[in-house]
Amino acid sequence: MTPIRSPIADAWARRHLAVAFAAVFVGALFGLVQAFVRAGWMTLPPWLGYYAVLTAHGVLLALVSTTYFIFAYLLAGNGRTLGDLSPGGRRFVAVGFWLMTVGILLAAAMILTGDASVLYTFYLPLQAHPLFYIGLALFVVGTWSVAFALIRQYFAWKKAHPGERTPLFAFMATVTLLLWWIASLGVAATVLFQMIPLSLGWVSGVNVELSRTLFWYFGHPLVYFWLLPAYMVWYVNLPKIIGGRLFSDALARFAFLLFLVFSFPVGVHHQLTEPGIRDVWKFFQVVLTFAVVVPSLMTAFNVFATFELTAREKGHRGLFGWIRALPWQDVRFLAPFLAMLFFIPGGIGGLINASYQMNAMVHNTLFVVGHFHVTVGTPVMLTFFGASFWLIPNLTGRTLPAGARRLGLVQAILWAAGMLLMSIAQHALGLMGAPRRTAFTTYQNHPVAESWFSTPIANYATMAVGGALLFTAAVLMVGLAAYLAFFAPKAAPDRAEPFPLADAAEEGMQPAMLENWRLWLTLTAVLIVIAYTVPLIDIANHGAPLVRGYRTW
Ligand code: HAS
Repeated sequence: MTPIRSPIADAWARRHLAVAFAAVFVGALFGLVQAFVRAGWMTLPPWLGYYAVLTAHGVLLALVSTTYFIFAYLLAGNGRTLGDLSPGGRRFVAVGFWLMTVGILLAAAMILTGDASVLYTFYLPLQAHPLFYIGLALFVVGTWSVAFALIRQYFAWKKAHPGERTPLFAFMATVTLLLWWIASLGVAATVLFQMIPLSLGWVSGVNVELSRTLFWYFGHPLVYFWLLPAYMVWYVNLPKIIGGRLFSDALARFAFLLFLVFSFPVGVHHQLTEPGIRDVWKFFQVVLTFAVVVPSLMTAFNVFATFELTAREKGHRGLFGWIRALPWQDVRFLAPFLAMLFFIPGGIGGLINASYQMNAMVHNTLFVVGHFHVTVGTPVMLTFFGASFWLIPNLTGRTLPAGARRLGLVQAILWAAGMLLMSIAQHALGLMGAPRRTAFTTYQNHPVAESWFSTPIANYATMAVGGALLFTAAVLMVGLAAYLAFFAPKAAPDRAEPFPLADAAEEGMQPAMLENWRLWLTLTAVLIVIAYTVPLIDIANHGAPLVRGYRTW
């Protein structure tokens, strides 16, 4: 497929990318500080609390850098496949961008002044400054506005091209954004109706279980909002980079639709240890959690089949001979491939977390922190980093020089090495009982806590060394992003680093069912209603005491 030029969407994509990389830099710096404090190598000055640092790290990396990158990528990709934004679409994107940015600046200011050390999950009854929640609310409303512009663009294209197969990129972008919209209703509800009123003193207490349930109704699909754009890079861009075609477009679309249907009715797997939700509903949502694994397995099959098909079409033979044919020296391939490898243990860790009995052992330990660093921290982030090597020069009309490619390989390997050390240590420490969300302590020199410093792998020091490598890799990436945006050689018109868009191996129309949005949205709604109605009624009927807000820091 030949990419279309879309200068207005590109300009907004560039702005989103600038915020994303600023957040990567500051968030990674806080990550380094936190790893060093946890290892006992560094003491923070009295004006800077550990929990403020931890909150800033989580919010900036998990929430801000991902969301801005995703919007940049979707704006650019929809532009390349559907055409530029309409004047109306442009206004929605502009309003959305500024609402998000003002919102996140407000929230970040509250975190840095020590008024919102509530961590990135901002659970009640921890209570932050009202401006933190108002900032979050603006951020979410801003995302709705940008998402609206992009979804509208897809449906306008579909209407103008009856009987044509919609571009895979735009189809996937639409699923991702619908998923975000439906998910964020949960967090919007608890922020607007519980957190803001509590922090402003309008109510004296809140139902904490209700808030957590609304949060996790949002929180689990949130992880797929991060993951699906990374999958888009694997499905739509990577096959072109390796000079091939996607094994199956229909299978890819079906996998995305399964994510839409199954990512909501599973949030309770984050609450398996909580009272207030009956075990039958926990069981039900755990079963559905195992269903949401299926589209990831379909993705592994489709992507790997694409690699093999491409290499075999180029004449490579033998059981493994075709693996040698893959472009290992190309950062645009190597970074996302390393990301995929990390998702194998990442996904297995997810299955462990979701298994009721094993969850009892790992919940609230560093094991979960290890899990999210090998899911969002690497499969997602490293894929985004790898994509930046073509996305940024493509958006700025520049080329990707050989030196930047080589440094990119160094960056990807450094990130992978740092993450390997840090995440293995985190998983092992978690299994030895080291808790998450805690500052440095030796628990009065308790022997169990001392063991967390005594073995080479399950050791806070190993975690900190990994953190230092990751910080180095992050600085290198931000430097490379700045170089590609401002200093790489300018390309002649239409000769910039291309936006790779692959064709599919199968041709012709897809089963009509795959774009029957009414069907998929109805199925999604039905499963949400089944999974959440009774638990919410139970929570409302418990008569649990309303809890006042606490500032524990
Ligand atoms: Fe998770 C906690 C279960 C996926 C992120 N998860 C978290 C938290 C985060 C997070 C941030 O059930 C912490 C939240 C907090 O702060 O409290 N997670 C799962 C399950 C999956 C899963 C079942 N998580 C993700 C993804 C994330 C993410 C994706 C971010 C992007 N997670 C849980 C549970 C908890 C949890 C519990 C709560 C724990 C607790 O108690 O607090 C599944 O979606 C995973 C399925 C994936 C696979 C892997 C497929 C492999 C692929 C790679 C293909 C490779 C190729 C190359 C082609 C089964 C697609 C092959 C090459 C070769 C050479 C072989």
